[in-house]
Amino acid sequence: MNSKPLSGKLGLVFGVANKRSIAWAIAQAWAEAGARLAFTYQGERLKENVEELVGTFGPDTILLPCDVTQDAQLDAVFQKVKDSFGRLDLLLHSVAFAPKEALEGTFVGTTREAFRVAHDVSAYSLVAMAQRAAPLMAQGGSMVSMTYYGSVKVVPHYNVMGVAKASLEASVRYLAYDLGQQKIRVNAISAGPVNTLAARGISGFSAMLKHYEAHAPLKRNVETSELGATGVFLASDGAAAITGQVMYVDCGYEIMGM
Ligand code: NAD
Ligand code: 0WE
Repeated sequence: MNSKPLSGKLGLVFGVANKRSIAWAIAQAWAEAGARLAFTYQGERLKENVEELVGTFGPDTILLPCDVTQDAQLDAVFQKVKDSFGRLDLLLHSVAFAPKEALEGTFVGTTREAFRVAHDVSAYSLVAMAQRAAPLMAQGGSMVSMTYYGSVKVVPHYNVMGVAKASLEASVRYLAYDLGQQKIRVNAISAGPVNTLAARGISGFSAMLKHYEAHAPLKRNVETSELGATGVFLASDGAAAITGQVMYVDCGYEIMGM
C-alpha cells in the first residue's frame, strides 16, 4: 500500500468550522496522505477557531475568508491559490445551509427565500467553485462534495435541504460530464449522520443516531476518520476511473428497505 497516495498534491478546502467538521476530518486525512492544503472559512465569527486548527499545518498555510454566496470572495480565493500554488489538484466542498425555520416546519411551507438560500449555499456553490477551480487543474484533478440521503428519500424535517442535496448530486453528474475531458473527476460522499455543528440543535438528532445504529447493517454510526479515508480514496489515483458518483459512507444504511 502507498502510504502517501496524495504526495505532491495541492488542495483547497471549504467548510471547516471547528474540529468536529467533516471538512476538518477529510483535510487531516488529505494532509496525512501527503497533500498540501489551503483553507477558507465562512466569516469573522469562525476566523479564530479555524486559524487555530489550520495553524497545525504550519504558519504559512493559506487561510482566507469566503462566503460562498459572494462571487468576489470566491474570485479572491482562487486568485490567491493560483498565485501561491500555481495549480490545484484537489477541491473539497463541505458546505451547506438552510434557514433554521425551513428545517423545523413542513416542506410544503418552504418560503421562496429559504429555497433560494438553501440552493445557493448548498448546491450552486459547487458549480461556482468548479468553474474557478477547473482552469487551475491543468494536470487533472478531483473534486469531492458532501451530501446526505435526504436527497433521495424523505427524511422528516430535512425538507428543503433534501431538495438542495438532490440538486447538488445532479450538479456532481453534470460537472463530471463537462470536466471529464480535462481529467477532472467530481464525486460526492453521502455520509450517515455525524454530530457536527450543522447537526447540533436539530431536534431528534440523537434519536436519528440511535436509529442508524439499530438499522444499519454495520450496527453503528460512521466515524469522521472513515469519511477522511473515503476522501483520500476519491482524491487518489486509485479512483482514477470513478467520476459523477455518490458514494454512501453510512455503515450500509442506504441499502435497507426496512
Ligand atoms: P459543519 O457545520 O462543520 O460544516 C458546515 C460548513 O458550511 C461550515 O463550515 C459553515 O461555515 C459552512 N457554510 C455555511 N454557509 C456558508 C456560506 N454561506 N459560505 C461559506 N461557508 C458556509 O457541519 P458538517 O456536518 O461538517 O457539514 C459539512 C457538509 O457535510 C455539509 O454539506 C453537510 O450537508 C454534509 N453532511 C453532514 C452530515 C451530518 O450528519 N453532519 C451528513 C451528511 C452530509
Ligand atoms: O446537511 C445536514 C445539515 C445541514 C444544515 C444544518 C443547519 C443547522 C443550523 C443546513 N442548514 C442549517 N441551518 C441552521 O440554521 N445534515 C445532513 C445533518 C442533518 O440535518 C438534519 C438532519 C440531518 C441528518 C435536519 C433534519 C433532519 C435530519
